Amino acid sequence: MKVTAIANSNIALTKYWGKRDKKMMLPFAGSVSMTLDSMFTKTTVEFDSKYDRDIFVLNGKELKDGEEYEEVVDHLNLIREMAKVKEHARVVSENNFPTAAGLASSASGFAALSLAGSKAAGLNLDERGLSILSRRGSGSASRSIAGGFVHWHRGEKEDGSDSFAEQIASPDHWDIRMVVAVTTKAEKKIKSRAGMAQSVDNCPYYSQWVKECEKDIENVKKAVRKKDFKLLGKTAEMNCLKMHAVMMTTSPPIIYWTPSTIEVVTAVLSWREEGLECYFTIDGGPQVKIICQGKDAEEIERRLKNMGVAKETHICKIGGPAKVVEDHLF
Ligand code: 2P0
Repeated sequence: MKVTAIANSNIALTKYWGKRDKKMMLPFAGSVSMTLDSMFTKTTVEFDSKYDRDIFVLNGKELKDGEEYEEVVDHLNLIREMAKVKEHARVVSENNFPTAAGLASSASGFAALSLAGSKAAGLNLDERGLSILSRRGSGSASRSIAGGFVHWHRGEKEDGSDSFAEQIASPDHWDIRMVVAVTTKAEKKIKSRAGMAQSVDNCPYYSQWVKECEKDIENVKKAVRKKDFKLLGKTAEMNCLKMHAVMMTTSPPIIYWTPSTIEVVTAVLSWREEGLECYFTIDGGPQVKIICQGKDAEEIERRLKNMGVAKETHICKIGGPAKVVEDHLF
C-alpha cells in the first residue's frame, strides 16, 4: 500500500537541547513549540517486495548512502519491527523550505515519514504512538504530529512511553505568528544531534539549563492559556538566549549566529523599544524567527525586507496536525 502524509514544521518556544538517552531519543528537559502552517514535508512511502533495498529520494535527489539515508533506513527498520513487515520501501520526500538550515526539516521530515510509513506498513497508531515513533527518528519530530501549541513531555520512563508531545492549545486558540527571516540557505556545519551531545558533555552550565527549561515551560504554558503575549515572548526569547549561551560555552564552541543574525536581533530589540511588540527566537542555525501577534506580522515583514539582510521572509501562522493526503509523490 502507498501512503502519503504531510507534516508541518514546528518552532520551539522553549528549546530541546540535549538527550539523556541517545538510542531512545529521550530529552533531559521537556519543550514547548508552535506548529507552523506553511513549512512542511510531504512524504510518500510504499513497502513492496519489488524493492531489493530501501530507496530514499529527498527533494528530487536520490540519497544512496550517508547519514541521512542511514537515519531513514533505521526508522524504516523500527516501523518494520513494529508492523512485522519484511519488505523494503521506497520513500519520496519533499520539503517546501530549505533543508537542514535551522528550519526544523528533521521535525517535519520524521513526522511525515512516521505517519506515512506506519500506515503503509499497516499500523494504525494514535497521536501519542505517532509522536513516540517520530521522536525515535528525531526528537523535535515528536512535536510535529499535533497541531497548535504543543508540549513534548520529558517523561521519566526508560522505555520512552511517557515521552511524547501533546497539544496544549488548538491552532485557532490565539493568532500568534512567526515571521521567519532566512539569512542564509546554506546547510549548517554542526548538526544539532552532534552539537547537543557536546553540550551535555562539555558545557559547564548544562545542569542549570535543564532547570531553567522546566520553569520556562510552565511560563509559556501559562502565557498560552491566558493569552499573555508579553509573558510568551519574553520567556521564549530568554529561553533561546539561554540555549545559545549553552551552545557558545560548549567546548569546542557551537556558534550558529552570523552577522545577519545579530542585525535582525538588534532590530527586533529596537522595534520593541519603539512599541512594536515582537520577540525573537533562533534555533540550530542563523535564521531568526520573530514572534508576534497577527496584527503586527505584515509590518514586521515590511521592516525586515527594508533592512535587506534576509534572503527570504515568510509569515507563518499556527499550523494543524500531520495528516494523510491522497496525492502521492510517485
Ligand atoms: C528545538 N532544536 O527544540 C531545538 C532548538 C535545535 C535547536 O530540536 O538529534 O533535529 O534529531 O533529536 O530534533 C533540533 O534537534 O535533534 C532541535 P535529534 P533535532 O527545536
